[in-house]
Amino acid sequence: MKLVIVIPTYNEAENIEALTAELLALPDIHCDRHILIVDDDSPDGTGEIAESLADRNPGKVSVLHRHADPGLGRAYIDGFRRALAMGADIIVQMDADFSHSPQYIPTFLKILEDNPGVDVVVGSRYVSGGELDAHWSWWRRFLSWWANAVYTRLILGLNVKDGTAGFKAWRRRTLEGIGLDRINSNGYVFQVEMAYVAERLGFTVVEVPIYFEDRRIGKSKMSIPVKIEAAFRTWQIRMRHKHLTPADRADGNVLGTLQMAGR
Ligand SMILES: Nc1nc2c(ncn2[C@@H]2O[C@H](COP(=O)(O)OP(=O)(O)OP(=O)(O)O)[C@@H](O)[C@H]2O)c(=O)[nH]1
Ligand SMILES: [Mg+2]
Repeated sequence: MKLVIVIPTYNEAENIEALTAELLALPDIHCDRHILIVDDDSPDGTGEIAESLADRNPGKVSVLHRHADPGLGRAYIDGFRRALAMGADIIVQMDADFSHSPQYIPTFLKILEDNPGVDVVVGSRYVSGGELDAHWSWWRRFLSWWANAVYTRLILGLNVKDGTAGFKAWRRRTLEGIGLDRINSNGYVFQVEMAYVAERLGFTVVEVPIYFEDRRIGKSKMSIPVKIEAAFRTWQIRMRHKHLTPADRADGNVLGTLQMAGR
């Protein structure tokens, strides 16, 4: 079994080395693990640090340097394509800033191992036991709850309670069935599009409670305009994919236009 952990980065120079070390040292992972850092030409030198991590950990860490078409969504699509081309059986996606604790990964993998019918595991802040950073104000909590647990669910009819979750473990067959060519979000709303398409196509989603810690170091890229745009784009996602049924699952030829930039 091969696990590829895909980590998109934009200005994460202060986080990526510590995160990589923690992932490489993580116990209770019984498969061949690989870390794929997908960097969008970060001006703070994250790409160079990632490159040196790859040099120091041959066969365990690699970097995909993207120079065009920036954005979280596009970075993930390229990263997923690369992971599938590398022969990944399970693909974990996570943020680089420690909001997604690596400690949950063995739990995600165990669920997939024990439940062949589960297609994707989602690290969720909005199921019982899930929590947001203790320092968040009630207003920030309310807005986050409204956006994730109410707004996206109301518009899209999602069953998943954390519609914008970015910490997930996908089976290869799930990403193949989704057909990455049909996903076209550029930014953060990518997470919502993937959640919606997975549900429309009838994939089985399991949510696991996580404690979501605020980014430890580094600057936030999440601004009010970005949130407003995501709210608007949720409607576009609905229009684009509402007709999908399980019969529309892709046939597995997802490599598409794999870009072989980087390594
Ligand atoms: N490759 C790539 N990665 C990105 C881009 N935007 C964000 N990221 C990464 O995506 C992950 C999530 O972004 P964050 O900035 O942490 O988003 P957030 O958690 O909603 O907000 P903050 O933690 O408050 O900044 C992090 O690992 C970022 O470095 C991008 O345009 N390209
Ligand atoms: Mg973050």
